[in-house]
Amino acid sequence: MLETIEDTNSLEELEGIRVKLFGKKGSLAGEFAKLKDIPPKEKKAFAEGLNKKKASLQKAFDTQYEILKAREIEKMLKSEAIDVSLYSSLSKKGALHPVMETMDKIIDYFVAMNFAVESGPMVEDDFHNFEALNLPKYHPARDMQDTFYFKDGGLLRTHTSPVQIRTMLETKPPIRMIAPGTVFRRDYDLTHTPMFHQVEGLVVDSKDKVSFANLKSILEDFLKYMFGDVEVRFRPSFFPFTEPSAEVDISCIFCKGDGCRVCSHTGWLEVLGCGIVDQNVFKAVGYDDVSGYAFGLGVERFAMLMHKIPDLRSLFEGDIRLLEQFR
Ligand code: 2NM
Repeated sequence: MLETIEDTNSLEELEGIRVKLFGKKGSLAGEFAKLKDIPPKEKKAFAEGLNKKKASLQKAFDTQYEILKAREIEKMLKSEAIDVSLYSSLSKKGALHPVMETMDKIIDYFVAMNFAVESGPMVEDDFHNFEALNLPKYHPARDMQDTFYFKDGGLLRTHTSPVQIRTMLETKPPIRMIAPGTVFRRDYDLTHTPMFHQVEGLVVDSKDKVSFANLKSILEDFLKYMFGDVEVRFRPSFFPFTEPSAEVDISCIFCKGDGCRVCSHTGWLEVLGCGIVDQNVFKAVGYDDVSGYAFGLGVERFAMLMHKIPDLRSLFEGDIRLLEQFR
C-alpha cells in the first residue's frame, strides 16, 4: 500500500487512495472492524500493529500530498505566468497632465536662462507668506488673498513667494531663481480653483546689475517662447511686494487682437504680474544695497490659453475624456 501512495502522480489519484484507505468504508476501517472477533489475549497486539500501520500510511500520505501539491502549484505558476515585456495593442500609455506639461515647459525656459529651481513647504507661517513680503498685519492688501488658516495660526501658502523669502534668508545675493509649486486660495468659480499652481521668479543683484529693462526683456522673450509670435505690453499695476509693479498682457491668441469673447473684446490677455522688488522685502530678509526684479504667473491660466480649454475646473476633474486629448 505504501508503494501505491508513493506511485501516485496527481492529487486526484491520491484522493482516490485516501478514500479507499482511510474512508469510512476503507480498508483500514475494515481491519479495525475485525478487532471485535479477535480473541481478548491477542487484541492488544493486533490493535497496536494496526495503529502502527495506520500511522505509517498517514505519514506516507502526508508526504506525498506535499510533493504533489508543490508540483501542482509550480505547474499553475508556469501556465499562468505573465510576460510583462510582451507588447499589446490594447495597452494604453499614460501622459502628463496638461498643467504639469505646461509647468515643465515654463521651467525649461528659465533653467535655460540660468535660473535655479527652488521649492518650499505648502504649509507656511504668517512671516514667510505675508509679513516679509511687505504685507503687515491688518494691511488692506491681505484681503486680496483669501487664505486657508489652521487653528494654530499656520496657513496654506497663497503664492510661492515664501520660497523666495526662504531662499533669500538661506543664501547671499546674487540670486537667480524660480519657485514652481502648488498654492491655495479660498476661491471657486469659472476661473478660480482653491488649489492651483504658480511659477514665480526672482533675480537679486547689485543695484547696477538689475533694471526694469532686464525684467521686460526676459518676460517678452519668455512669452514669445510660450505663445509664439505675440505682442507684449506692460501696464502699471500694484503689488505690495514690488514697486513699481506691472501686469503683462499678450495680444489675444484667439482673435489676434481683433477682439473676441475670451479677451472681452479688448484684444489683450493678462498673463503675468511683475515688478521691482520693494526695499521693505529686502529689509525683512536682511539684504542691503541690492536691487531685484520678480514676477509671478498662474500655470493653469497658461495651460488653458495654450490648449484653448474654456473652463478652468475641467483641469481638476480627472475626466479621462479630457485627459485623453493630451496624450
Ligand atoms: C508676482 C508679481 C510681482 C514676487 C515678489 C517676490 C519677492 F519675494 F521677491 F518679493 N516674489 N514674487 C512677485 C512680484 C510675484 O506674482 C503675480
